[in-house]
Amino acid sequence: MSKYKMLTPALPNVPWQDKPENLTGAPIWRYTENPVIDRNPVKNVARIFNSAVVPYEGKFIGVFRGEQTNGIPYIYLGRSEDAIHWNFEENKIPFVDENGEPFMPVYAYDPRLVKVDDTYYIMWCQDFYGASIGMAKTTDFKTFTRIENPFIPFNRNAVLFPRKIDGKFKLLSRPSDSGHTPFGDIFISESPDMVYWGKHRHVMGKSPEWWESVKIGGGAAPIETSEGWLLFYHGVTGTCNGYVYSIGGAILDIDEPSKVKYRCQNFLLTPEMWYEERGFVPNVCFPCATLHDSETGKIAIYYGAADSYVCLAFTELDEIIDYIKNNSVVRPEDTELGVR
Ligand code: BMA
Repeated sequence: MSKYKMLTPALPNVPWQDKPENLTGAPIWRYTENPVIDRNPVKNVARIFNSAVVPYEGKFIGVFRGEQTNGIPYIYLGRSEDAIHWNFEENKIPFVDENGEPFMPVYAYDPRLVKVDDTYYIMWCQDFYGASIGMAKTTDFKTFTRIENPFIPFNRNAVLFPRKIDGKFKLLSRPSDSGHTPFGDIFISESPDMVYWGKHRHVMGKSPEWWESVKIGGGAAPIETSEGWLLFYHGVTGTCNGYVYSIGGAILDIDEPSKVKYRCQNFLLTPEMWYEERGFVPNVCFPCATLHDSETGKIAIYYGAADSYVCLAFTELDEIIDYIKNNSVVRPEDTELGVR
């Protein structure tokens, strides 16, 4: 009998590998065949990383950050039978405006993909006279309608909750500056319609724990569980050789997700494999999505590695929740409502 429950649909074909016997630290283990997407995966795309996937029609579909050979990032669509081997469309996702006219962002990176009710929403970072949040919706993965600039600059790391709370869409984001921002907390905003956003609240900030002492940002769409919203996010530290991105874990209140119930003081995954330590930007583990099966508690985490690859790691609901709870340290900025 499992201790905790995922309040989400079953996904029997979730990608999976059993936990290795010699695992130490947090109960998260890497796929032995990582990286799952290698360099030069599509014509004119040098690297795919920081990408998000969902189950779709018994298979899988995803939005992928593809760094073109001119260095400009865009979003590409990929399809897969097993969520491990991917086929990509050669052309960028052809976004349109509300009138169906072409409406392409100047650039687009770090996409997330979340289904709410019957619609799939894509959110990413784009240029809006400075880095800001881009959004689009689709129901068929053929027509992708952009929602006109929902936020003002500067902001990154938009992550939508997979269901409305109290009738409102909820979105995590990380206000930032125009560069490689040396600060940053996670905030939550709400919207009745995905167009107008307000009631912004503070969720949690960088912490005194050294691995997340510079900034944090939302990662994968939160998973609804009997303990609250399970959030995998990224935490950043600064070293004499640059930033290091690790994966952290927290559990947010189910009805008031601006309140953090538990927050793991240890990182869950930090760069240590060649594909995380070596690449276009070394030392980056950047989670953007999970696939999960409520029947078995299996969770597969998709993360970008070293701004060069897509990788997979696995965990199990009871174990990860217990680990987060047993190592939880929360501060007033975490547990309060986040209104000032
Ligand atoms: C952040 C984003 C991510 C990237 C990370 C490390 O600011 O640009 O896309 O993975 O830096 O370079």
